[in-house]
Amino acid sequence: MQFDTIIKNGTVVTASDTFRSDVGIRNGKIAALADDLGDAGEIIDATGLYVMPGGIDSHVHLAQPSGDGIVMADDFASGTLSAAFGGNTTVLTFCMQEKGTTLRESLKDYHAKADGECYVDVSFHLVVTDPTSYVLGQELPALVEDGYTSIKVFMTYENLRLRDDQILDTLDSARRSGAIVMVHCENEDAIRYLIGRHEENGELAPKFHALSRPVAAEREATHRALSLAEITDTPVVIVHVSNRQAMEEIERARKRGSKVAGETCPQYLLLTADDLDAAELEGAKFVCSPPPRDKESQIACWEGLQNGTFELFSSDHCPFRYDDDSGKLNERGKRNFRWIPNGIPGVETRLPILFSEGVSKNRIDINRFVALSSTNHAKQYGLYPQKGTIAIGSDADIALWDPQKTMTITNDILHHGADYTPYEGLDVTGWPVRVLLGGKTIVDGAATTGEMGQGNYLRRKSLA
Ligand code: DUC
Ligand code: ZN
Ligand code: ZN
Repeated sequence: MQFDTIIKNGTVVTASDTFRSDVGIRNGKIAALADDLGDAGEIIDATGLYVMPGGIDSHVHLAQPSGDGIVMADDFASGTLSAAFGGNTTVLTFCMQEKGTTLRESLKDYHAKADGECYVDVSFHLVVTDPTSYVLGQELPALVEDGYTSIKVFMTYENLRLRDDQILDTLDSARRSGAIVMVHCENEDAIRYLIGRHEENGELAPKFHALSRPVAAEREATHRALSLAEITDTPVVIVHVSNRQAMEEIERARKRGSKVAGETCPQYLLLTADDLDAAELEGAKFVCSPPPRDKESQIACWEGLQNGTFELFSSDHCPFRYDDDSGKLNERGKRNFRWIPNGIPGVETRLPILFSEGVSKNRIDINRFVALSSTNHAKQYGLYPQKGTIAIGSDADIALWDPQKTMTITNDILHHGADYTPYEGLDVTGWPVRVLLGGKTIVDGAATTGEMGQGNYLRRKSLA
């Protein structure tokens, strides 16, 4: 037989086109796009379904050590299984440099955690927390050669943030090495000042997390990051953008000729700071950074997804259990918002939310959905066209979506390790009903047909 699998009768969707075609798969790759492809080992009937590239979530945190007895709720097994059920076939996670160690040492730890555990393909961004001359001068150029082509730097968190001179050195090394730099933009000193004021006033409930990280702190840091990137002439991604003022900084930098990509996330479309003001300590479930803002910011973020301010729609999945001493309600977190771990789960709900709120509600078309959920991530991070499209020669990483299927999101139906979802009770229209990785079905309806360890580690190209 010419093909291992044929997907018949579906509507193929890419970032640019929508067309009726069958899809022939051989040796894990897309081998033909045509009708009447003949027989195959397996025929999948996709009548009434969209045949789309599997989602690529380029902003996912798994198995990161969080210190002080705090434990992330997902390891690579549960996190990648959850990703698969959400219609994803690749996730890009973070390898966090432990201060005082090298990037290679940290990579060894993360590879050990991921090896043999993954249900979908994975690749690591490198988080630079200790930019020594060895790390920037020796390690980074060699690591880019080895396929680690993106790094992240933080402008907030006392123990992670880089000073401006360190950011400049890191951007400079990234440009020379051919790495792209993701930046978490919030002004740490302003946040410290505001946390101090709230503490003095005895304002310790979860809602003060949002009040201590205002739009001005994000806007200022975004402006500074873009200025430093302009000075060193380094392409950057401004990640998890929450509001219009930060978006305007991105647009202004683009007009000056800077190479900058923008990313936003589901929490900035559906949540507001009011969610952190829920009864008892329930607000802790929504503590993430930058925090969700207001209704106007949600409108702004939708506009950015429509008009191209944002190329990337990622989950920023960073899961902690809620009712758990190792999670949101740890002993200190119950008493003071500053000890509530920052981050919310979302790798499984990202695409159903974008499909339902975006495509089903006519805010974006189906091709834009594919661009924002898959293709642009592959292009941005050096995986295209192996990933992120339906084309001859691309990996057969495919999600079949039923655009009519209605579901109510509840934590019971999700596969992550968290004990809650911030989107409990949300009704959605459109659902990924079957997911193939390298031509093999890994999710079929509510069942897992994939195996742990089938996901591969991906070396990525440098785009410089
Ligand atoms: N930044 C992230 O990118 N994810 C979770 C927490 C944070 O501050
Ligand atoms: Zn961040
Ligand atoms: Zn993140």
